[in-house]
Amino acid sequence: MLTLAVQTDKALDIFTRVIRIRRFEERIATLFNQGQLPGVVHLYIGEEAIASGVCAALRDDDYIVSTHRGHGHVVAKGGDFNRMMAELFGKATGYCKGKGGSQHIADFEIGMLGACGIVGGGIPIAVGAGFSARYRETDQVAVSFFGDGASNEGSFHESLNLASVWKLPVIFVCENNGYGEFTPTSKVTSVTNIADRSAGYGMPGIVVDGTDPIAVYEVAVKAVARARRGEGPTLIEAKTHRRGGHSEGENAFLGGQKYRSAAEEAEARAQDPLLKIRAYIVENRLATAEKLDAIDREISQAVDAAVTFARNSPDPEPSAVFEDVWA
Ligand SMILES: Cc1ncc(C[n+]2csc(CCOP(=O)(O)OP(=O)(O)O)c2C)c(N)n1
Ligand SMILES: [Mg+2]
Repeated sequence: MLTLAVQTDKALDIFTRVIRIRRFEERIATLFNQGQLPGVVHLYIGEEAIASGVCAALRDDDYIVSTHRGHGHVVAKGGDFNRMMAELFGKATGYCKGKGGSQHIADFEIGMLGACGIVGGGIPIAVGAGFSARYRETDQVAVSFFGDGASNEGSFHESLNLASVWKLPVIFVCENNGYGEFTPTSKVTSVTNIADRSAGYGMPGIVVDGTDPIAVYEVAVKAVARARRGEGPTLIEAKTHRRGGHSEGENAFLGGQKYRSAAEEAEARAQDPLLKIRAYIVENRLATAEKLDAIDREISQAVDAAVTFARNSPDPEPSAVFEDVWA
């Protein structure tokens, strides 16, 4: 049940974040399957409630750190479609000048400190950002998004311990989609609820329906307030569903998602964050379906424009290959 009166503007804000991610990702899927994008892409479709609900609870100057499944986090924090799309096409106008691709998008201007291809690799970075905020005596907070698989990495455990000891303004958001690649979480994880691991580190642990954008927003608001007050970190476990495969194109080389049942796939479709936020807004008469459709159309046009921008952008110069390299 909804406990917080989420006002119209905030509900529309959350809806907009969800649908921006959805439409961007749907286009990425199409482009990838047409062979137009180099590299590999891990889509966030089905999990949009988490980045959207959490980022709607943040200020512009707060930090987030992302994962290999990172497009949704960038979009939810206010990332630029053109620069994202250009990066995915490997163009010089992309966020990393076309040299990073899907798993390395960062935008310091909006507090997005980076995606990370190393599972669990982003978690200590968020702790560092939280420490920085404390050291500089700002009241910024840092959010670490990571998967259920990452919660079995040492970096998760070390990060929670240090953040708790120093009462850092960090929110750990575990996106539990039930799988690490093709392995069910239950086969490799010692607890049913990853949120229970918070007890070992002396911080609150909360389980939330990670397919419900409003529910995620409500728990994020509380965790952010606690962090800003200097009371320390929170672990939020958002239980969700990955709509597609681990990475796009998996169906082609695996012959379908053989590791999960048709019933489970249907459940993932039914628990659709986009349908949930639409229903919340329309049923509570916060806005009409027509208004939501108009926002949807506008976003689809922005995605079209981003594809055109990316296609018309130049490739990076070969001579630039050693620029921006730190080794
Ligand atoms: C340290 C490390 N180990 C293994 C991998 C290969 N790998 C990439 S994604 C992934 C699964 C991660 O699962 P989870 O953290 O649950 O995130 P999800 O993909 O479900 O969003 C693995 C094992 C990696 N990139 N980094
Ligand atoms: Mg997972």
